[in-house]
Order: sequence, then C-alpha cells, then structure tokens
Amino acid sequence: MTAPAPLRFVTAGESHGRGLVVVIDGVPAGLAWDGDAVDADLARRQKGYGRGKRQRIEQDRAEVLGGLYPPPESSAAAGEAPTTTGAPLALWVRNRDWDNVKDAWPDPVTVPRPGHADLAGCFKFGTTNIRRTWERSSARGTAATVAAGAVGKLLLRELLGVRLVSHVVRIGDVAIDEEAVAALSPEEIDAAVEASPVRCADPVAAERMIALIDAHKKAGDTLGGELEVAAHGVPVGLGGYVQHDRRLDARIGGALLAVPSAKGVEIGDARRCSLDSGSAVHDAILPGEAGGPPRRGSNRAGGLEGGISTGEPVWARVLFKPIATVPKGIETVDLATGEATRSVYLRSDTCVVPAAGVICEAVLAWELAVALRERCAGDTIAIMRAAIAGGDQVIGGGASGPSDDVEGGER
Ligand code: EPS
Repeated sequence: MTAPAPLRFVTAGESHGRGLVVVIDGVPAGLAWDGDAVDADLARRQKGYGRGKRQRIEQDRAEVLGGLYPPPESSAAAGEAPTTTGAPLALWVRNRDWDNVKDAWPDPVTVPRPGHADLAGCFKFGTTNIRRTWERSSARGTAATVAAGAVGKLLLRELLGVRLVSHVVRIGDVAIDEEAVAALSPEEIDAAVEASPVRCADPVAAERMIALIDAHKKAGDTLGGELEVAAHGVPVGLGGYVQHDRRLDARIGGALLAVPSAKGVEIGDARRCSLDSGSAVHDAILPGEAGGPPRRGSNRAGGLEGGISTGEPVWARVLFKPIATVPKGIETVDLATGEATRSVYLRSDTCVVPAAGVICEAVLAWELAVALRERCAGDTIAIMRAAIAGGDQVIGGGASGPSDDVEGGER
C-alpha cells in the first residue's frame, strides 16, 4: 500500500509579471471548494492601514487552473458543487499591475535597499540589476502563500472546525492593553479586529497606531511591530518529538519566519515564561469532565508540548522589522559605480503588520493542515473523517477540547 502524498505547495510568479501561481499537491479528494473563502482571505491581506498605492491597483482573487471537478467556472458547476479530485490543485492570482508595466518595463535599478534581499540577491544570482532579484523576493508573493493557506483552512474547517484568529499587539512602540485584550473571547477579538483599520482589538491603541503610521508616512519612514496568531479547535496529537523535523513548534516557527519582514517568533508566552520559575510557568493538568480527557488550567505553552499539539489553542507572536523600502533613504552603494549613495524612493507600504496577520493565519493553518494530513493520511476526505471520528480517541478529544473553558481568561 502506498501512503497518500504529503500536503505541500510551491509557488511561481513575480511581483510585476503576469501573476502568481500556486500548485498544491496532496489535497485529499472530496474537499468542498469554497472559492469565496479563499478570495475573502486574499482581500483581507490587501487591507490594513499603512499599505501603499499598489493595493489600489490589485484586486486579488484565485482562479482555479486544475484539481477540481467540475471546474468551478464551467457550466457543469451550476448543477454540481466543485470538489477536489485528489489531483494537484493549481491556483492563479493575476497581477493587474502587469498591464501598466508590460509595454514600458522600468529601467534597471542598481542601488540596493538595506534590509531588503537586494544586495545578497545580486551577489547570489550574479547581477547588478536589483529588479532581477526583487521581482521574486517581493512580499507580493504572500498573495500566493495566503491562497495556499486558505486551502489549508478549508481542510481544517471541514474536518475539525478549526478557526484562525490574528491581531496586532504592537506597532512601533504603541502596544495594546494586554489585560483588556486577554479578557476578550476569540470571537470578540475577531469582530474587533475585522472592524479595525490596523487589525487591533484595542481601539484606544489602534488610534495611536494610526497616528504613528501617519507620522512615519509624512516623515518618509516605515514601521514594524508585533502580532499574535492563534488556531482554535486544534486536536491533541499533531506533530511529534521522535525526530527534530516533526516538532510542530519548530515547523510553525520556521514557517512564520519565512513571511517577509518577520524577524522573530515567540511560541505561546515564551518571553514571560523564560523570566519565571517552572512551578509558575507550566500549564497545570486538571481532571476533565466525567469520562472526558484532562483539561489545562492555562495555555502559556501556546498549545504545544514536546513538539505535539495539546488540544489547547495553538498561538504564537511574530515580530516584524520595518519594511526596507524606506522613502527617505538609507546609506548604501550604487553597484554600477561603487560610489556611496542613498537608497532611492520607490512606491512602498509604510507598515505591513496589519496585513501580515492574515499571512500568518495562512501560514499557521497550512502547517496544521500538513500535520493533520500526516496524522490521518487518506486519499479522500471521507477516509480522513473516519480516522478522526472512529477508533482514534486521542485525535477526537481535542477538537472541542477544554480550550475555550479555561478560567480567568488565560490562554
Ligand atoms: C513590495 C513592494 C510594493 C508592495 C509589495 C511588496 O510593491 P510595488 O513594488 O509594486 O510598489 O506593494 O507588496 C505587494 C504588491 C502585495 O501585494 O503585497 C516589495 O518590494 O516587497
């Protein structure tokens, strides 16, 4: 018997080329297609206070090139809802900006921006034209990541009802009131964030974040910050400790660090835990409801122990540097002349932290979907569902687990 293909994806495409392609392999057959949900995430990624003019040009949506039956844009789809077939799922997100540049491609740029992939990319690929490297290193590629993550979300939602939530906790030095936000339910955080231009659940801090972004935009500068991302309804037992590369915290941490501008990841309450003693840090194991699994008194571990999901929400915080396209310029060298100069102004975002929350949701969902697929292999959704529902008590136990009942608002 051959094991079904693992879930994996690759992307192709450039920032100002025709568009971005995502090929996702290993999707089980029978997953109901929800193109509206995928497009909704693509649209959420484009929003966020501090984005630049490019987002006024783009209107991202995922067109399906393969992997569904019937094809969603065919006449057959009117009578039968498209589902995955088990074939690779291929999605295309068009770049509308292509129409603006295709007949008037801009001149080469030879001045690398400190903090961007420009200089290292030029050395690596043997060029002095930064456009050759930044077309692919551009954060435009995160549209493809979000499309893949949205498919991961569909799988998690269909099989386990997993929900992803993200919110901005700090922009520059303006931070949320941690206690006030910790007292909110995931639903309250979600509602507040979706209504906030900076995707922040603390309206007072959000006003100050907006003012800070405005001031930086005026000064020709950029801003970083920090966000929190969480997955609710994650079952016990995803990931593993028997090999280093099965540890789910390592996978999630690595994947979050692959988001452009991400420079740090904290799983759960790692920073505060590292300051305190073990007896105060570790999440107590308490008797469960009659006949049910034990529950936890808190979730400082971020839903992961020994590289395995505990059944509590999986949560992490991600730190973002200010983006590297700084309008007022930074000291650099022109690769064409070797002379000192300043980096040149390019159309840019001022702050991408709000949008990065949507990207981090996609990344977390994807890693959880990969781990779920490993835990419950199967060619079809029906086989995976049977593995979850029957005979596999451990994995069934966490989905509706104790996570939302934790006392005192502690995660
Ligand atoms: C980016 C530069 C900007 C951003 C882009 C990432 O694009 P442009 O060069 O067209 O002004 O808008 O992000 C996106 C296009 C996007 O969709 O997120 C960069 O250099 O990384």
